[in-house]
Amino acid sequence: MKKTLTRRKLLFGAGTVSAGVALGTVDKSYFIPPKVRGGLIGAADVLTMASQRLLMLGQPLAREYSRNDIVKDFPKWGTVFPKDRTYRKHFREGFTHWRLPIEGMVNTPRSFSLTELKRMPRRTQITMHVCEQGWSAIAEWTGVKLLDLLLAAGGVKPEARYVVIHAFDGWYEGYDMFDVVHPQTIVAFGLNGKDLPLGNGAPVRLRVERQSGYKHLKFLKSITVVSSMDNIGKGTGGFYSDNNYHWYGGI
Ligand SMILES: Nc1nc2c(c(=O)[nH]1)N[C@H]1C(S)=C(S)[C@@H](COP(=O)(O)O)O[C@H]1N2
Ligand SMILES: [Mo]
Repeated sequence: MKKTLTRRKLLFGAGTVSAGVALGTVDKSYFIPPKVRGGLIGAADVLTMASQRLLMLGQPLAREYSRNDIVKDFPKWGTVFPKDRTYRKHFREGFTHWRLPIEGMVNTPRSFSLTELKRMPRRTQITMHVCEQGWSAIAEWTGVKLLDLLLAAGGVKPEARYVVIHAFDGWYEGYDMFDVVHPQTIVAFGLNGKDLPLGNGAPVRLRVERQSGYKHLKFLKSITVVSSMDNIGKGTGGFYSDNNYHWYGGI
């Protein structure tokens, strides 16, 4: 039950997990979307999420590839340069004044500059990106574990259920704690050994390797921990599902 331990670590902060704490049971919310919608799309969300999560309970890693598998030109898809004025200013300044806030239900809200992120322990992974719109490509991503960022903000409060990420182009997505604590869920500042290029989401983008392309949010603006997705957009759990696509994009 490594997963349960990780969640405990997240709740109380690193180093405070006592060996006597009994292992909890699996959180039911790991199997149910934030909002169960009517009709076929609701049924599909529940079924795909529950069946994939059953397979993933041990939190196995998504497949990692070798350097030889990396594609030459990783696509730049969707937004390639947000129009947002604040974003453009950060871009012109080389992101020297950009900061990533970690807020909401964390014990000590704080923010990180790009330099601070690059100084934290990092993870590098060569994975396959699978876009739901019909393409895939292998690349090497480097960044900080989302779990480490939440721990650096004092860990999450007991009612915390989702992490909502907002992007500079207006996109937002919600992620449940099952995906948040996974070791391959990173806030990436590097692509193939270089700074993340503009079109791929500079200065940082999310990698959530067991989800399809649209969940890998680019151009990160803020990270907020919440107990429910009800007040975010239309409340279905993200920009994509608010626009009548699926919420759960497990692959
Ligand atoms: N903010 C933001 N994030 C985004 C998108 C976007 O348009 N805006 N497109 C998504 C989709 S559908 C995919 S497939 C990937 C594409 O990432 P890439 O541009 O690095 O190939 O980013 C995802 N994240
Ligand atoms: Mo995509």
